[in-house]
Amino acid sequence: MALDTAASPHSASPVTHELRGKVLLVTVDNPPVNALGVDVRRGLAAAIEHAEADAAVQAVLIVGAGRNFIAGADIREFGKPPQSPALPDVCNRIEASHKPVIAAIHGAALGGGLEIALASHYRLAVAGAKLGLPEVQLGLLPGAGGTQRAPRLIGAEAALSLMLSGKHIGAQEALKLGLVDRVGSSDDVLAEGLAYAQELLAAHAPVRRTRDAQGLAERAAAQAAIDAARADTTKKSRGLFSPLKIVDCVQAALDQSFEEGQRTERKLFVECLDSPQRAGLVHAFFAEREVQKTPEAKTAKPRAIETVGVVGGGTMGAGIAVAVLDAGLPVTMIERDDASLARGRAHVEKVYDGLIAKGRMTPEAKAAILARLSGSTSYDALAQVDLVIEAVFEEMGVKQAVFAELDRVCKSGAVLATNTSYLDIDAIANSVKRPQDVIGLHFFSPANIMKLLEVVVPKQVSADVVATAFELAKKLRKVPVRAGVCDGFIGNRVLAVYRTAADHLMEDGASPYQIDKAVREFGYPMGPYQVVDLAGGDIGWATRKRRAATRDPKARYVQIADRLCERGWFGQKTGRGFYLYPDGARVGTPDPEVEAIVRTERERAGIEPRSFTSEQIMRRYMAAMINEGANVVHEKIALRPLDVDVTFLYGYGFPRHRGGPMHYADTVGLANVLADIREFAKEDPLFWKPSPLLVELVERGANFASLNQPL
Ligand code: 3H9
Repeated sequence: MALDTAASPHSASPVTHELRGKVLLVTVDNPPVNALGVDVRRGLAAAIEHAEADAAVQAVLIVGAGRNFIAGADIREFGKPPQSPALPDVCNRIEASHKPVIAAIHGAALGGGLEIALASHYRLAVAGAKLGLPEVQLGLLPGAGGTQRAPRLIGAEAALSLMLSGKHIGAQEALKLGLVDRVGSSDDVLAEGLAYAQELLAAHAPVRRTRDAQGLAERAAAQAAIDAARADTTKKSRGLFSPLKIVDCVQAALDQSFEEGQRTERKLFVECLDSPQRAGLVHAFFAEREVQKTPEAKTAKPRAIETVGVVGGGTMGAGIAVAVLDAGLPVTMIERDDASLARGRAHVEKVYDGLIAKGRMTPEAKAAILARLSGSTSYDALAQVDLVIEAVFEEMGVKQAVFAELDRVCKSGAVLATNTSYLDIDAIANSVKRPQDVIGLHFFSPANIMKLLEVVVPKQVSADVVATAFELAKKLRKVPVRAGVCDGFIGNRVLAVYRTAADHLMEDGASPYQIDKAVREFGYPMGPYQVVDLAGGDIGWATRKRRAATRDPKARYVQIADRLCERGWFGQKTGRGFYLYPDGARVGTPDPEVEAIVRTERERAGIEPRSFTSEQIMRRYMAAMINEGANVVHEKIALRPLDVDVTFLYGYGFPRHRGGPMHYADTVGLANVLADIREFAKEDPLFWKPSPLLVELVERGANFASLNQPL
């Protein structure tokens, strides 16, 4: 097979080779992660050609330079015109080699990287290696022979599990599965690889092609695994395109010749590549990394955080304490009295007891973690901590009183953070003598689980405090998004608007159940009224009552939720809310009495109900979300549209394959979104005011993506 191996002009190849005894050592050096861009593909193919042609070479060893073997195809090339050689051809070229090819793996061997290893004849991994076929997380399937070689090598069940979950596995597990032949005894991948190659040569080990492996020989077992995976995937994949295609490919591996199977894989890979889901998921992948690069994180050095204080042991405070404890840091919890402190500690313990009950933690591990949790009813216990996170009652006076105490006791340079969801953090900062140290760290409930952390940046905060917050997020394994100060910051501000749009739809004729269904069909795990029932209707009710005085009297106000709350129907915890939860059920059933209340409210408001399709519901729901998202960018509350996207992906259940609301808006076309908003505005111009940014972008023929430039 002749492959295009010409290196790009003017560039040194990222793949070098040198003879080490009888072994051609081929090194892939393409920072940051040795992705398989066109020059790497050319370099690998050229190295194999060289090995075949050079009589001095008896075996080939492929290694990666830096921290990884190869992290996969170059994701940035997707959607661009393909350049040869294609990765499947490079893999086939490696496999066809007449001289043994050995892959020595350290760090990531993911996607196309693992496919290179699968096409090699022998595989070794060292401790710390991460092997996987995570293409599904990008809306793809392993497209360089992975769907055909992996089942042949390790059997259909294990291969399907790897490809459908996208999980990374370690060296030992890979050995157990038969994905690698050996685990090195040291972590010196080069020495281990060379020693293995020499051993194989000494033993006259033959070329051994994965395409000929017998992992599918037990046909009935393989078919049963495929059928089970298909049934499970159909149930769970919630509108995702690529998982079932992966199953189809494995079926092809069972039914077809290797060449035919590869053709099937190629066809289905291209379908995935062309799908909008792939574009959405790749956008999410890069956006998640881009949000970390704030101006402050780039320029300022974070302060050291060795110890953390948490004020408040309620649900939020305890969840935050768990998140910090899980990151390996000690926590001092402050509560107003011993009983509250005991409750806070009990909240923390409950999380770990849950893990023990599920067999995911030992009592000893829990004891070791809790040894890092101390508590006090005196703020003086916070005198030496590096960072304090306040999570007390959501009221300015209460917060300011806490900050006055922190100002009094905390050492100079301590970071003082508030977990407020919407209060004016500038006002909190201005109430202390060190506003430069005050920042918002808005966690989402449950704080030890939810990935999003809004880092809310008040006017006077110093850059190193912002950098510290981003560093802390990394330690806590959260995805931080930089937000400016306003009512609700990015997430809750936008949420308030699309929730209102949903309420309008409900009063205008859609039932809450129909709205939830439409939202779920769009890809959310739950609809907005299910979320209300889960979180507790009383929370939103309290906020609405608080805001009643400042609400624009001309703005439309839907009272349905208030009617439910007045009856004490707060959702799951009271057994009924928008739904009924008989006998502690966790999934609600529609409630005819709620529907009657909705009807009465429509009559009271003088509204003649209309019917809405799911599509009409989602157009309004999304238009409201996108429009407020645009306002948030316009007012520089969010740095870029992608920051809004990440907020909704990680904090609000937005379906990842749609990339986030702003990416989604681009796929719909901003002109279409604006046209919808103008149409809706004919009924309610106060609510449907087009965002100036949306109008400007449409006038310029631009999209949100054009604003997603690196900072
Ligand atoms: C595939 O292989 C398809 C094939 O089956 C078929 C083809 C025909 N490409 O995450 P990090 C960048 S699909 C381009 O912060 P870490 C990343 O954007 C692929 N760029 O580091 C970042 O750039 P920047 C299957 C990539 O140490 C920088 O590298 N493979 C790629 O926390 C550092 O990344 C995957 O899905 C890439 N493939 O984690 C693996 N990967 O500095 C995806 C990373 O400008 N990658 N970058 O922000 C990962 O899971 C993690 O990056 C990894 C390192 C675990 C490797």
